[in-house]
Amino acid sequence: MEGFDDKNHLNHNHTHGTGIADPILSAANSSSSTNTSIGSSVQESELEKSLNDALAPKEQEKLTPVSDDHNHSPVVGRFELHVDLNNVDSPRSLDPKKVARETSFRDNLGARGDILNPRGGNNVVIGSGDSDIIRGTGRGFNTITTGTGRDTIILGKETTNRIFDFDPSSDRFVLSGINPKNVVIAQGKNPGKGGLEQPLDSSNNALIIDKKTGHILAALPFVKASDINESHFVRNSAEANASLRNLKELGVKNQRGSGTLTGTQGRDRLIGGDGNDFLYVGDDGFSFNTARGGGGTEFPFKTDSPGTSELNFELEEGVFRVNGSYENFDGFPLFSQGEQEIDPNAKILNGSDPKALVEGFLKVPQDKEGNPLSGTHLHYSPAGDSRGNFADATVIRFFENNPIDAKSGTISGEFKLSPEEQAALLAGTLYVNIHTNIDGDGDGRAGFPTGENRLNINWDVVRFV
Ligand SMILES: [Ca+2]
Ligand SMILES: [Ca+2]
Ligand SMILES: [Ca+2]
Repeated sequence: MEGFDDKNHLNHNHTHGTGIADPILSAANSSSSTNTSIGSSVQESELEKSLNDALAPKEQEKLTPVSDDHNHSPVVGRFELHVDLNNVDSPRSLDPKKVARETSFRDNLGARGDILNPRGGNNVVIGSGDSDIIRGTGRGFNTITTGTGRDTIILGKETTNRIFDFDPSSDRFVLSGINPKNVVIAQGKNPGKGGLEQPLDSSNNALIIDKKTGHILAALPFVKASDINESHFVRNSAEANASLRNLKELGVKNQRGSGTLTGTQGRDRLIGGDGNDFLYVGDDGFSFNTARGGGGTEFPFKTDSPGTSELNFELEEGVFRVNGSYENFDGFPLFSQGEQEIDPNAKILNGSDPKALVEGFLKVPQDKEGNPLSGTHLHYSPAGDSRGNFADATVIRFFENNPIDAKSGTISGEFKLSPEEQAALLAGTLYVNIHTNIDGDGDGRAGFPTGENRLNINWDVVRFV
């Protein structure tokens, strides 16, 4: 954690807390089960089985029945996969009559799109720049970056899909073995932060919930629930599943295995195993534009600094390399002068006490890879693109600063990213904050300990091929 708290993180404009759940939701919260609901459960199980049978044998799941008095609280790492409908904002049920039936996944596969099925376990999936079909039905926890294109994510029972870059203007869900009448869309309301460990029910996230079990089927960071409706859902069918059999004539390259499976620039079908897998588009599936900082674009603490900065990025075999420079800055990069306190002329824009601020920073002498404390940080949350602006002070990595003079210098970093971190990067949800301090040229301006420049590695910077 960093030495300040983003108390001014107020940029959301979703509607808060009408607190009115529709009557269907209240009924679902009661524990009594009627014969009708048992009947519909049997039908659902049969539907799920017939959908599974329609898949190619290598993609089929071992289906275990979900009992009606389902009340366990599965937890994966720090993630709670269930949520109580009383603890979310503005929950609303899907109108089943408005949910169409899918007949062919094949028709939705892009000319260079991939079919990605991580199956069971806790997996990471990074899709391509074209329209992909991502099957999130393996009863585990999947972290997904869809890439660009019109992507389809298949949601299944007891499976949580955290989709880092769901775009309501192009992406959609297919409900597989889940009755649309049991699906609730809501906004999270948990104020907790934590970088990539932001809670699934964060107030930043839209949620798709199976109200029969309280299971979170999808968590959509930085999406507004009000932007999701029936048009984003279709129902799966055996016909649709069967449309993905025998794809040789489409030029699909099949790979099946455990661990990391890497695709090509063409159509791939990657099928994971029962364990934790990483299905990856490949290093040639994307590139990065230069990110630029300055010009009063910092969020959440806008500065009046004349400073500008730029960074270039590379991700190869999971290693993230960053190189760039800054100029015309008011202060040196924080801690680059070996200082232990804040210059009285530095501007602390969140109102923190300078001593507490420095102490907060010094509490974390190195990042998780052992890179030593510096004043330039990698953080999680997007800004400057169509998703709106978000901030989270949790430090993911420390960069290296090398001042050239009192106003300029270089910034670099080389980090081994976990599959989840790679997914966050390629989802355009990381940013760099250059914190500054110390008036090097004596002009009375000593920088911004809360950040002089913010550089967003957002949807304008990450370019899928
Ligand atoms: Ca797996
Ligand atoms: Ca895609
Ligand atoms: Ca591919």
